[in-house]
Amino acid sequence: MHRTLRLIGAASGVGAQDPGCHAGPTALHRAHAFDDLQRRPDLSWGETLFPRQALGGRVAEVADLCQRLAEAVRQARERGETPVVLGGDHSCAIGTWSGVRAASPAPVGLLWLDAHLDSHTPESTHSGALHGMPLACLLGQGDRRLVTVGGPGPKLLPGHVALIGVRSYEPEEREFLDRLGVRVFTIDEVRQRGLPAVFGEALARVRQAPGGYGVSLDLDVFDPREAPGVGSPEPAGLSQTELMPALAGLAGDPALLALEVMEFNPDRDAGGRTAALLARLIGAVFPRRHGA
Ligand code: Z70
Ligand code: MN
Ligand code: MN
Ligand code: MN
Repeated sequence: MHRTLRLIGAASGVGAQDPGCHAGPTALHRAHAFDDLQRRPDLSWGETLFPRQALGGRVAEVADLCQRLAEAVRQARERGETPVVLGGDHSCAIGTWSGVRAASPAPVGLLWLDAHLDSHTPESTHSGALHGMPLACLLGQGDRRLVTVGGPGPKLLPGHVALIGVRSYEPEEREFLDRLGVRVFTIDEVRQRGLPAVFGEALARVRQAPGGYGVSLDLDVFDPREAPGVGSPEPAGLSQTELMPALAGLAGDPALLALEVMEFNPDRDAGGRTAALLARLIGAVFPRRHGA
């Protein structure tokens, strides 16, 4: 199938306790690992969105950035492009998927690949970090300024959401997702059943959404030995050998609406390994068509 890829940077660090991810998109734009990608005729680098400070606090800053991101993503979708959002801390997912939803006539699904659940509310959070809350916001729970990004109402329905690779969370966010009926595939379940089985089941679930689906990939889903350049490294993650073939299986799926790859922290990316992994990942999900 024909795709035009639109890279959009979301340079947020304010949603995390360690703000290092703010430099992610700019570093990727310059990285040699991205040279080949940026020469593809079917891909263009659109804008990189930066937080505006002095808006009256972190929530206001994240809401403002997500609002602008949602608009950029919505416009790309309406032009028929496939947005590829590069972060930045994961709070920006609120913008990406609100924008995808705004451009879709029907509910959309979301596959969330992450070591974490990112499903706290302001009442349940232990850390106060906003990148620990975006999935709850997209499901309609959280600070009103974040929940209403891109318009009122929940942007996702629980039955259309699945998480894979989870290995670090607090009990309140797990209870929240279990209560809603969101399917969580922990790393333990991946180890018991193998990634192909789990990935297939998760994909079948998100593909039930009538409007298509997206993939939100937090780079900390990978093992930090392979992807050290992330905001919050968590041991015992997925290997590229496991996840890349599963992601390559999405290539050519017309129901795939957008991809985001979040939590890239160049300060921790010794040897540029995570940037190189990220470039390979985009190439696996969206291979260049022969002769294109
Ligand atoms: C923890 C919190 C988180 C990413 C850390 C961690 C959340 N549950 N997400 N790194 N990407 O602070 O709420
Ligand atoms: Mn910095
Ligand atoms: Mn994470
Ligand atoms: Mn995350």
